[in-house]
Amino acid sequence: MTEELKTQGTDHLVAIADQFALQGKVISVQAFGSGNVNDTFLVTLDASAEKHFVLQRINMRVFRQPELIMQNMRAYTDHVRQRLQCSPLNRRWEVPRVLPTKNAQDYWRDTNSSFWRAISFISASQSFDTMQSSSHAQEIGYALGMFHNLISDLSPEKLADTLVGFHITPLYLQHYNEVLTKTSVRQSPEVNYCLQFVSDRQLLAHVLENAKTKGKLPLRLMHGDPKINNVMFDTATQKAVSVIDLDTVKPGLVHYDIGDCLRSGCNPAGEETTAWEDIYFDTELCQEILTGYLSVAKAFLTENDYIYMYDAIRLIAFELGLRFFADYLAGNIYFKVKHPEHNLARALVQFKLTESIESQETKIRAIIQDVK
Ligand code: GN1
Ligand code: MG
Repeated sequence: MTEELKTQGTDHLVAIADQFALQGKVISVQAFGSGNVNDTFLVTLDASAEKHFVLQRINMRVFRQPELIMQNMRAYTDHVRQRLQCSPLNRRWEVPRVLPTKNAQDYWRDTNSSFWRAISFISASQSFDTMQSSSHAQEIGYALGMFHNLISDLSPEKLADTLVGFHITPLYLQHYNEVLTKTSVRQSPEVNYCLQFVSDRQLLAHVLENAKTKGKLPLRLMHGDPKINNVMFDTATQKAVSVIDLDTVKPGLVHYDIGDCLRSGCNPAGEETTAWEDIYFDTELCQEILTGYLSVAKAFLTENDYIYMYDAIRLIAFELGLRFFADYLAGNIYFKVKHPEHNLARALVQFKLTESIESQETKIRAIIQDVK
């Protein structure tokens, strides 16, 4: 939670939560999850039916037009709900619901003009920050495949661009270069490692955007942030039941999602570790995730989609490292941090992961051939 919200106290939060509490009284509002951008709370009600919902304050430094997020979320959830009604799945699958305010609005602005919205909590479900088992990995892949499958017939133009430049790696590189020219970098072995790491990979940044421009990869709808803890698991069956965090559902490449899911799911140490020597890309988990993903996604992927899969895995790990490192150099403006070196530590994790991916290129390419 930000300092500003802490000073405003719990009463302020309860009053905001109350705007969305159509049934029951708000009992508590607690900080929830480990998001790097928005502020997230779990609200508990004394209602008999739905006892919880998720309350979020959208970070407007990142999402300049939060109304567009809500518009997209409506379009996405309406489409998917309709599809599931017409052709139900033979397993539990949930779509988060946007909860209206008492004035029947999608969001609430408080006295500071902060943008608040509420989303249903998927009952009897949980998420994990690191991979639990190989069947867990298959389920993560299945969840992303199902997510893509359910929107594969929704035209990308139907959704707005809620975050311009998101996952366009050359733009992150440009921003990084701009930051570098403006900043007097405090040298250290870690900083020097990062500077060299980026400098050695200038060409890599363009791989997916070039493929997009050449028409090799089509513009589709994507999730934008399918990291491991955005997949919810049924607490009893331990099967994936939902993909949450829909802020970045927008036109893009499914490769951004494939790369993001694998860079997150195949890093057993997790993205918040500081034990850099332990970081590696786990190819067995990669095989499981891709198997789960392709069990659903094979139906809509083309030959070119497979050709660029390895590049996507390598690129998105590198890109996230670049984003963290640039933010560290810029003074921690974009990502929330617990201490001033936090984004540097996060960048090192992603760069070490990228190194591990690069050193296993042959193996990863063989896995992609094998599972397709
Ligand atoms: C951010 O806020 P959160 O944790 O859902 C970021 C993602 C990164 C992720 C890394 C809008 O997501 O792109 O992959 O941190 N979201 C945005 O943990 O920038
Ligand atoms: Mg997110």
